[in-house]
Amino acid sequence: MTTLLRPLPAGTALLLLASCATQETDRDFFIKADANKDGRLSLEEVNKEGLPRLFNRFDGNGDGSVTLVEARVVEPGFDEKVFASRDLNKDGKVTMAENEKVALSRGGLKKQFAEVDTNHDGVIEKAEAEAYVAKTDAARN
Ligand SMILES: [Ca+2]
Ligand SMILES: [Ca+2]
Ligand SMILES: [Ca+2]
Repeated sequence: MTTLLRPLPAGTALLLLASCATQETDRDFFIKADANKDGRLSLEEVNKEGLPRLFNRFDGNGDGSVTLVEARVVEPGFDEKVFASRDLNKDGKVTMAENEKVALSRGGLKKQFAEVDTNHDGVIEKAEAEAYVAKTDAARN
């Protein structure tokens, strides 16, 4: 499933970043992430909306930081080294800022973005998002 602290497995839906993977929340992600409302998503917009959403899924107690224990609640066996690589100040907690800094230095959600950007022009058009939603729905059924 989707993970916060390391690259998502290939095939993971970008738009499944919404906590509940229904068509409605996928559309909701597109609308929310489209900060400048031009009907297209840049990688920057996807990272800005997507990274905090992923982070919040791991932050079980909602205190703004993720401990290794919290990470393992979501993903049992979560790799300690991967966790440590995100914990920049080594205080045993990964804050949203730490996570974003490390994630963005690795391109953030670019893999997931590329999967949806089927014509590879660097923007996700609404039609591409819709096609992706339809495809993942078909794969589920
Ligand atoms: Ca927490
Ligand atoms: Ca830290
Ligand atoms: Ca495109």
